[in-house]
Amino acid sequence: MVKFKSIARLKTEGGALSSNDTALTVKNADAVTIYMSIATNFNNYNDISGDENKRAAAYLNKAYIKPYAAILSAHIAAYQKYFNRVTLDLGTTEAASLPTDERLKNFRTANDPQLVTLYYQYGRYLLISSSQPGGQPANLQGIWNGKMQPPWDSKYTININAQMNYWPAEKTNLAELHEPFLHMVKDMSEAGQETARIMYGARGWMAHHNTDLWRITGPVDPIFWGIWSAGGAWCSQHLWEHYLYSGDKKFLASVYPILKGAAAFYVDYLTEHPKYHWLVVNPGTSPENAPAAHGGSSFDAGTTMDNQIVFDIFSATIRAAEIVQKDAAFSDTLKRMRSRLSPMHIGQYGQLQEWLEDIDDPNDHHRHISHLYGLFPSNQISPYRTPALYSAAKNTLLQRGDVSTGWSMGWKINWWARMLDGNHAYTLIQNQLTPLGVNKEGGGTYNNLFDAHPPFQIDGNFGCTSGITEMLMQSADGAVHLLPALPDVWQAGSVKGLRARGGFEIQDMEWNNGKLVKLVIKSNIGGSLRLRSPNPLQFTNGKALTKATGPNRNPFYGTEETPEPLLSPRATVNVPELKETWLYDMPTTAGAIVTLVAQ
Ligand code: FUC
Repeated sequence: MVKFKSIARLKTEGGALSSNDTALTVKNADAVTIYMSIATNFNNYNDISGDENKRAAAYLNKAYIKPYAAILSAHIAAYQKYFNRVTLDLGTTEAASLPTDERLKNFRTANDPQLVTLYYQYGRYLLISSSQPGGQPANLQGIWNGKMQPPWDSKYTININAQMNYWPAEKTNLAELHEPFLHMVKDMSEAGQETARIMYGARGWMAHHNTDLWRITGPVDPIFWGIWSAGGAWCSQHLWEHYLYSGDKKFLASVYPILKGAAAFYVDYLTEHPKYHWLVVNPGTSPENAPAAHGGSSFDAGTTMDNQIVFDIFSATIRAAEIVQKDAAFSDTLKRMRSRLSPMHIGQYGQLQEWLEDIDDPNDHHRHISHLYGLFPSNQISPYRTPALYSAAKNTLLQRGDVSTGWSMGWKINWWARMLDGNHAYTLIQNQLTPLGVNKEGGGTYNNLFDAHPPFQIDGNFGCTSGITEMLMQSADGAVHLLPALPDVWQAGSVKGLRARGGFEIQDMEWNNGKLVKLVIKSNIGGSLRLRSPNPLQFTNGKALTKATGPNRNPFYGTEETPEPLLSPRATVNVPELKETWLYDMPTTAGAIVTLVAQ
């Protein structure tokens, strides 16, 4: 049983303090400071042998000797250490002087870019406050659940929601705060070995669509939700991403067995499709969507999302094995099996198919668009490398519509940013920043700016913060892409402190009239820097930059080749018309700071 202990002790200035069995009484004091501590016997998911009494007393004693002012300034410093790393300025208008609830009410019609900045930084605030290293990861309500029986038990839904909480972590310069989530993946990789073995007779580890403080990995809820097998493999992708941002090889070596285990599960679990002969997950589901056109069921062999996640966990493991120089034969197996996965399909309505069969309903507006995992957070679908799939993903997004639950709109902002369509991404921000009740059958935002599924669910906050970043800078598709999806309403602005893969940090980026005017970028680990800019750039002394040629030599920017999609004979594929961009390469050394300006 988890045991709790909370102790309070009062520090008075002047006056008298007395106590009896039920009350502490302070009389005639000038001030009183209440020191409170709380502790449990929880050590980890496997061990609750801690001493909550000793812990609570130790916390209290440590704090009690410090004056309130010192504790407050230590708290502010600990917070600002993270918060001040990123500043965003999208402009401020008169609208910003109104109270938050009125700004929210007006946001769809008023020009209030500062509300976006506020919401963006609020997302970072929420992560700083609910995901400290050594603690538990942010769950469905972060730490702000106020109910004994909260919606979905205030735990971790890992078919989207928990991952979404951590999308802003790396890119908004809060990498340390990713740690509780990464640690949870490690815990699951231990617990999930038994699930893989007992349920599937497979090696490695796996987790279904939910986990909690006890790192459950078996199926929960009815089978419709519960049987989806890719929770562990998707979560493992965060380990690989953490490496891609930092370049920390020691970290990669420490988590390599987790990646390997997640891949090994699928080596054993994949099976040959009797009709198509691809290797498929069976049974698989496309999380939580069961349209009538699919017989009211979400089950199938080889759903698109399952295929994409297996592709990613195999790819990450192959690349990690090469870096840590291990398991060449296992990597060969993964390569061979990866080549036998189903390619993506473009169906009769020009859509990206959700299942192997072309049965999607173009009027289906379900909140889960799981098969667009390949567009974001993954990058198997790209405007530059896979134009047909990009076109299909766009059709799918249009068919599914905009307004939905809070987190679904948060995801859509990221998708439209990857579509390089800033105006559509902004429409989704408007839809999300709408007071609850206005969007028919959809979510929105509470007056305190919490995201509304409804009810309150914090993932939408984090999803939107990630999406705003993706509108300003992306680093997944072979380059650091600057201002990839700037909406017309943000023609001028600046951002400082964003992180890009490969150890780059955008120390300053300023734009005006929709054009990038200044960029200061730091290379923390060296390596070739490839920039994609909306307008021509040069060095501050007028020197020209080198135009990029061939593939990016920086290994952190290596992209996997997405297999050619299969096309329905009835599908129309629109070749995307992409805005012109300028692509540059430059070598950097660790610690170098490069400043560029518009030509
Ligand atoms: C999934 C979603 C729901 C909700 C829940 C916590 O089941 O489909 O919308 O976000 O997780």
